[in-house]
Amino acid sequence: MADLQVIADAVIGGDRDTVAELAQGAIDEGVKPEDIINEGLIAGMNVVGVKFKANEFYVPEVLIAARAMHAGMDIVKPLLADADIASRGKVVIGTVKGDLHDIGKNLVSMMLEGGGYDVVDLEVDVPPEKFVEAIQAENADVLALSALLTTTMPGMKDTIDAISEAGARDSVKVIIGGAPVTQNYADEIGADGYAPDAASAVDLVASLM
Ligand code: B1M
Repeated sequence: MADLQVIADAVIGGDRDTVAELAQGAIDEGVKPEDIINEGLIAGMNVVGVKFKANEFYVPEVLIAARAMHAGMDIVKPLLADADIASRGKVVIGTVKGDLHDIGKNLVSMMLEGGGYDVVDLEVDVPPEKFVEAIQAENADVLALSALLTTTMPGMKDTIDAISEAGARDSVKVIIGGAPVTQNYADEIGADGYAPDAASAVDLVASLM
């Protein structure tokens, strides 16, 4: 069976072609897509995060690693989507205003798609009014907000306030996540839930439907 640590190492090394080849090889060997993501791609990015924090990696290395991780995701993602039989509900997702981090948000989005939900991804740097517009236009069941910066977390509260002002708070569940976000913060701003990682986000959405 494929050694998923090798995929993690290739992500850390930013070796895009090797990540793609190894991910395809793991799939061919019958490894579950979720395992490739969690034990290979996410595991690698977690180490990149630690190295970035310790000033062992700088922005270019981080971006190259992220690009390598995306190459693996491109291979695995169609398989997660294939597992989808009938939609279990609609989720609008995005990273809040001022925040450009999208790796974790993309993982959550992919895992939700794999879990059978329709996902509308508004990408990054999304202002509150755009979230309000999207949940109304899409008739979303859940809004998932991501933030990676302590300075952009207030954008989550601003978004919840904007939804309330638009009179739409009762029609959508709002869940939040991202490295600096906590359950306490979710309680404080009146979110319906908090998920520490992509797999928990899928469970949380299921519990709220
Ligand atoms: Co940024 N960055 N960054 N960065 N970056 C952090 C977040 C930081 C902690 C690094 C550090 O200093 N130690 C720090 C924030 C400090 C703080 O606010 N307390 C930081 C900073 C300061 C910055 C800049 C300001 C740096 C600068 O320019 N001086 C700048 C800001 C740009 C902006 O957004 N306006 C910046 C830029 C960047 C890059 C562009 C270089 C790059 C982003 C590339 C991209 O996303 N396309 C980057 C990266 C990669 C990181 C680190 C190294 C890794 C983040 C990541 O992708 N992790 C990060 C350090 C770290 O986290 N250790 C850091 C892997 C990912 C799988 O995890 O995103 O946590 P994560 O997602 C998880 C969970 O959090 C959860 O599930 C995911 C999967 O399990 N989750 C959700 C996430 N969203 C969810 C939503 C949900 C549920 C769960 O909905 C319900």
